[in-house]
Amino acid sequence: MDYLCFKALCCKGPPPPRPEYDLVCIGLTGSGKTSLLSQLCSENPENIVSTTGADTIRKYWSRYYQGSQGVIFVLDSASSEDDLETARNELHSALQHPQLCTLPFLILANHQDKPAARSVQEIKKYFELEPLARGKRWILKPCSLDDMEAVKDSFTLLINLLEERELEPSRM
Ligand SMILES: Nc1nc2c(ncn2[C@@H]2O[C@H](COP(=O)(O)OP(=O)(O)OP(=O)(O)O)[C@@H](O)[C@H]2O)c(=O)[nH]1
Ligand SMILES: [Mg+2]
Repeated sequence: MDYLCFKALCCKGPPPPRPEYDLVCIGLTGSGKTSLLSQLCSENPENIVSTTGADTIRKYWSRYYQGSQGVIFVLDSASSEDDLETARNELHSALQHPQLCTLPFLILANHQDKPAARSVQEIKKYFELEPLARGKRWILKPCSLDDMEAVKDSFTLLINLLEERELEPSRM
């Protein structure tokens, strides 16, 4: 009897495994990729250093695309017009890349705490996302480093898209 009770208490078994997804996170230097991801993982933000030669390694982003199940594109909503245009070109390339074009995209319009930040409506229009991303699954959300709840909510939406995709692959 004791043994049965013990077994009932202790041998419920492990919780069901949480699904894991391979995601690729891209965006121009300074957009906040490392900061956001390290905050999500509760890592110490003091150790973050900018990627050396970030602009020159952009052409190698695609080496990390293989096997990805979803894409996170981070942009600085308060960046200069030139940088915003570069970000738009990079996002367009990613949306059309053969290894990414069928995957769900989460676009994070970061740095929203800055007065110069464009709204998501402005970014959606400027990035011409509606025509380009029609038929694809993508989410565009405003966020900033000091609003991690918004980031977590966005990730939840992305996970929902990934789960839907697993259930209904033919809808993509
Ligand atoms: N005000 C503000 N600063 C931010 C925000 N997100 C990131 N930063 C700052 O922007 C700087 C660059 O952030 P990183 O996380 O290093 O950017 P990154 O995209 O990893 O850059 P690379 O590694 O060079 O590609 C850091 O000083 C961050 O503290 C934000 O939402 N608001
Ligand atoms: Mg970084």
